[in-house]
Amino acid sequence: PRSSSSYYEHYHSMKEIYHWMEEAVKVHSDLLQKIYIGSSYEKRPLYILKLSKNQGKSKSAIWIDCGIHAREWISPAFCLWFIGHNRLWRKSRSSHGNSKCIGTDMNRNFDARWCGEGASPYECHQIYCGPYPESEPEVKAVARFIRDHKDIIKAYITMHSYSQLVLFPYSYTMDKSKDHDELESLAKKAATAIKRTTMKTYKLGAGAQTIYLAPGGSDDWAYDLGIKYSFTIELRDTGTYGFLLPPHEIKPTCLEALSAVKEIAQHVLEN
Ligand code: ING
Ligand code: ZN
Repeated sequence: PRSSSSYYEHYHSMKEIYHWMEEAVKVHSDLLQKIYIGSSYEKRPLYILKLSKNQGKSKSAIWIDCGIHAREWISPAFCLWFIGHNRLWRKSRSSHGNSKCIGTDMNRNFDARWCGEGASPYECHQIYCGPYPESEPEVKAVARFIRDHKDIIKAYITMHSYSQLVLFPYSYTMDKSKDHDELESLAKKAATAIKRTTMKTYKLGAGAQTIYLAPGGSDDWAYDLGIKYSFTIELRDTGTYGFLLPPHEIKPTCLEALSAVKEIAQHVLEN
């Protein structure tokens, strides 16, 4: 899909590239403008993508074109990669010594079997765990607040995308948590509520068993802190648009997520 990072490591047909342009300007309407400048000999439209923080007239600019020679496929691949790159950023923005690579995976930076199997000690990796647990100021601030209020926080819910999943601990081990059965039945209730709301299917299960081993995640950390009802909800979709979920899906996604949150809240009230 146009949303996965590997999209930019493949060649695409002209038709596909036109679609990609459409979607890029939709998702980045604040930064990108598509401007029609004429048509080809075969009457196909020629567009430029203007990348700019201001929408108005520009004082200066740099022109980049790709694909003047049809057989040089790497050239348009660069233009797509150049525009699409940052939209798929995952990590924080921290720097690490001499490394040229930026950022830590904040969902590997919590103090829950930190940097075990399923995380990486290398700065350049997408699942880099950081130099030590809670090294990221964002993670430290969240962890500190939750620690300071752990007696009143009865449930921890973290929203991610995409895959349509209701996940619960553990992600750092294949072992079941001691509340596995209760969490599974509550996750089932949440998924059923979603189905009732929008007809969408969300799968459920313990993180490590459902997707992959991932230590240092926030829900495992919150659970081990004593917050029993700890969930990661992976919102829409299942890969059609992936991270570039179109705006018209925002509302139904929020409605179904709310129905899941309500089930969890209801259960917390009853227990
Ligand atoms: N998924 C999560 C990730 O950080 C996860 C999955 C959930 C990991 C809970 C650890 C704990 O990889 C996404 N989409 O980020
Ligand atoms: Zn995520």
